[in-house]
Amino acid sequence: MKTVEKIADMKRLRQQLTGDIGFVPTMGYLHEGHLSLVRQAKTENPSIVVSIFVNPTQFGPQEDFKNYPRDTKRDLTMLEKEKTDIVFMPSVTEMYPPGFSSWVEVEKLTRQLEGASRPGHFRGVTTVVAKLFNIVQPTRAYFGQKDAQQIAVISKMAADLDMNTEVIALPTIREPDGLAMSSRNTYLNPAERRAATILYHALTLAQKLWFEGERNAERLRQQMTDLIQREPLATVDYVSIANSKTLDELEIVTPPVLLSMAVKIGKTRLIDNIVFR
Ligand code: PAJ
Repeated sequence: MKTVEKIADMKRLRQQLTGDIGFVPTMGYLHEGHLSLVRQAKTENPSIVVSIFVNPTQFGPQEDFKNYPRDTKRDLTMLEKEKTDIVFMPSVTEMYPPGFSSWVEVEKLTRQLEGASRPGHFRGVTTVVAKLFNIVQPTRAYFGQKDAQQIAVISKMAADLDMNTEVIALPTIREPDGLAMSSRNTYLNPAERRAATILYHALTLAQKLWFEGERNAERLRQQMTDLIQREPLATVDYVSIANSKTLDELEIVTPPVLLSMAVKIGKTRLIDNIVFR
């Protein structure tokens, strides 16, 4: 496994690779969710590249960029075990040198949900992912359904800008009690960790009501919100039932539907979702 910190070195190594390249962009502090992407990339491509870069431009001024968990040594051990070929881990100034002034922005799809709650977030995500795609030039790039809107936005960017990378979405990996794995789960104290299962319970409640025939989106949103609000440590940011392609809110629940939510557990903001097809 090679680790590379400079863009020029990453590009040089890229030129030496032949055949398809699978790419998994991450912000590190890896868990089984990230590793599921790495493993799938490994089965579909002769060479794989993983990036570790905590991207400052996708964090708001009041968000957790400084405190975001980092453990490069542990990450590299995990990636070595998965037989990763190249790990690209640039510094912030390598990616954003003084005078950096170009941005990639996807309109419309970035207005709702996470985009509404975190202004500028997706501009940071699309800019860094576009840069990473240019540097790594992957055949396929792998993303988790955990960040459903991120996948929609990156797919749109890749299509609109004629990028040569296929964007692949893979399922959310969960803890045994249903909590979606996330690097941010490490912020939770034991009581908050127990409370955090409320996100998954709200999603499964909606799924149950849907199977029982409920098609009124507002009633479903209300039932989910009510359940979450019964958890004293939880504060709802949003609960959404939207068309999974346009992300527009629905009145009648007709598939394909994205049920998604952002909930604060104590000070930690968590997101989760499921799709009805
Ligand atoms: P990060 O949060 O580190 O996630 C990297 C990738 O892992 C994303 O595609 C994310 O959706 C996926 N992932 C996270 N938790 C998962 C889970 N429980 N199951 C399956 N996949 C999961 O997302 C980012 O980083 C950044 O925005 C990035 C794309 C790297 C751009 O900076």
